[in-house]
Amino acid sequence: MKRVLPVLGLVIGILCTSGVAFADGTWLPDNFSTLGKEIDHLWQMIFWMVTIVFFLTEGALIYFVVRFRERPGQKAAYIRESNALEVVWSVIPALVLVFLALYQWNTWAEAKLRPPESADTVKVQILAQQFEWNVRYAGPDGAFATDDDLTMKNQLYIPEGKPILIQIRALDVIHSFFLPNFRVKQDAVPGTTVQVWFDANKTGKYEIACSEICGLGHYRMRALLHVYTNDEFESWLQEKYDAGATPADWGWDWEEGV
Ligand SMILES: [Cu+2]
Repeated sequence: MKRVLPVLGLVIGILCTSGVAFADGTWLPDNFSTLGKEIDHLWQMIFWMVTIVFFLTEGALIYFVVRFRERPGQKAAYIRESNALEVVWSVIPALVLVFLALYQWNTWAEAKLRPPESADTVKVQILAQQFEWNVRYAGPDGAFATDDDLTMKNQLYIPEGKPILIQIRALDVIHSFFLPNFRVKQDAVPGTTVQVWFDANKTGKYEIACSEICGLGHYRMRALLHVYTNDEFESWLQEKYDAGATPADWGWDWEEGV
């Protein structure tokens, strides 16, 4: 026992320290989206709830293991079930889950159910395939799948401060569109179009990662998100328009999905 306690203490100490670091957001990637703040808040709140429950239950476990360990001359007691106890430890977690479901509802709705509808929304289509991201912008006509479209690979350009609406599909297998700095993660699924939306409040270059093991080349399915100021984005888009359309040659029809 004397040898075990220091080790236990050390393990618990490390867990506590890393817990605080986690909850503090130290180990999270920087967040640059409006909704990301709310998502981080939920994450931290749930983290603390889980941490407290973890220490309470593990503490109780360690206490009982030590307190009721085998000792000479002591017989094991036979204890029948306790209905009251069963009710208590079922009802409390149920109440906590109901609270979380209600508390997070608005954030969930903002992230998943209410796509931006304002006129300045920037729309992009992304077709994920092994092992790259095909990005498509509507041309000057504002419509997708026409001859004036712009397409590119593994590069996504967006303006700062405007709502960005991305339609995602997959050509072959399930991929996952992941923007760690904007708290966006969405599976790209063959046969269906899924929308994600976010905004960026800081210019710069950020990672787009595939967070679904999608084949041998999964590790290199990485792209860049460029967040420009509004003016930079407008002139970038104009430059692309001037350079000429690059309609998709994916050999695949977005609308038909074949
Ligand atoms: Cu992938």
